[in-house]
Amino acid sequence: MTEYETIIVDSRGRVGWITLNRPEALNALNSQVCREVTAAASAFDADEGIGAIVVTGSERAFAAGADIKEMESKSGLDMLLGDHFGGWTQFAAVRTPVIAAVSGYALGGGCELAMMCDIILAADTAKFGQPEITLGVIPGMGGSQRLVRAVGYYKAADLILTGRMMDAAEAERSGLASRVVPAGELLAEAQKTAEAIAAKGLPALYAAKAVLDGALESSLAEGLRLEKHVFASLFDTEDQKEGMAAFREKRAPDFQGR
Ligand code: CO8
Repeated sequence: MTEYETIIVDSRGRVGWITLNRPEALNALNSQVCREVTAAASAFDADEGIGAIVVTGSERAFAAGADIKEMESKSGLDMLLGDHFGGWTQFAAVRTPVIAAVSGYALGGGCELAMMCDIILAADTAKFGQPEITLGVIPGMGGSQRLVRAVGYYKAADLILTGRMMDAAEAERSGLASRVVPAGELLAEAQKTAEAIAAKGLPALYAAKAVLDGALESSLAEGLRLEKHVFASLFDTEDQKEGMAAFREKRAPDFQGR
């Protein structure tokens, strides 16, 4: 397996784990973290033995944002030409479902990384926020767009304009956290949820993620057209025959990912 310096990568059954590991900087996301997370996620995505990915941090911080010390001296031109966003776009495009297991701070780029995932499981200690305004900038890894879609304009504006943090309960109420669990149960719950996903057939998982993405990116009419075609295409898979036969025969399905 590839050697990484800023993340720990392992697989547990059909679940790929990416653990951010820069404790000295509360898992701040520098360009090396971006390269490594993207490479690890792409490798899991290319592996048919993996049906779900979990991204997590430490108890204290999922990630406290993009690395301020790395960005501080950059010019606008550096930011533009460096295409710092490009790597994260690649991460957000993986076909495999991704769960963010968030404990502690998920701020700025950390909150934005969580929002690039499909499910956000939050420990009751989680704190979400987009504090970039306090640094004289704005969210730059998709936060201004994804947060509005996740929690609506007024809650997003409250967070982005004040830079305040919200706790896990508020995040769940607002629709950002899919679920909140006690901190001590976060990783086990993430593995359990990921296993439940990974037990499904890959064609249907990829299809489900594609139409979910479509819902965020298109009008209702376009999204419904996309769903209709993707739904129909799944009837050419063995998994569809197996899933429906298993239902009729009152047994658990045995998906082959075909
Ligand atoms: N970048 C770099 N280092 C950080 C960061 C960060 N985002 N956050 C924490 N650290 C470092 C601290 O500097 C400190 O290091 P040192 O011990 O060497 O001084 C260490 O982590 C521990 O942090 P604190 O001592 O500050 O810990 P506290 O418990 O006192 O505070 C906080 C925790 C509240 C999380 C505090 O660290 C904090 O406010 N951090 C910054 C949060 C923030 O502003 N995040 C947004 C960053 S900007 C951003 O994310 C833009 C995204 C768009 C990027 C687009 C490019 C693609």
